[in-house]
Amino acid sequence: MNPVRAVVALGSNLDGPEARVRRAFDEVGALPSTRLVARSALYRTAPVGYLDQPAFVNACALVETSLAPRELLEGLLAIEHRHGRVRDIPNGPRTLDLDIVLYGDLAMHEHGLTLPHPRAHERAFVLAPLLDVWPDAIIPGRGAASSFRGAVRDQAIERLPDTP
Ligand code: PH2
Ligand code: MG
Ligand code: MG
Repeated sequence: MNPVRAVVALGSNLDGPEARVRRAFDEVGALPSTRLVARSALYRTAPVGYLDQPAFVNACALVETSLAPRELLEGLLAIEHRHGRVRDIPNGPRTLDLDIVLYGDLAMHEHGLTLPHPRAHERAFVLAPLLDVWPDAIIPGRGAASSFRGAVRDQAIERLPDTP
């Protein structure tokens, strides 16, 4: 299969989120038939959905992959599992969350996998790092990712300093 450009959103708010997200970039890039093309800045972000939990660290990875969407998802879930991810409270605290935001121009809806990510365009914690790695990204069925940035200005996010 020809490689496809995909964007993976990374999120963590437990057990050393910043170091964990930095490590997770490398782990995503080490998936079979997958190359890490760019890593966004890290952002400290206020929780969305379930509010009574610590702030998150969020980021996006741009990859080129020959994995099919379901294979990519399984690889990401295996990484989450290695980070001790426990699924209890929906939208609740987690050591590591890895979501496929974009997979080329694919739009699909299956059990456990909807592409593009159905809420990406309404979340500053996805849009800001997405635009870091792919300023011209198109969210299939919605339009330019950049066109949604203004609508989420009120969501609190803070870009963290780069570390060498
Ligand atoms: N993930 C969620 C729910 N809420 N809020 C922030 N700030 N960052 C996240 O990654 C996040 C969230 C569900 O995946
Ligand atoms: Mg998520
Ligand atoms: Mg997830």
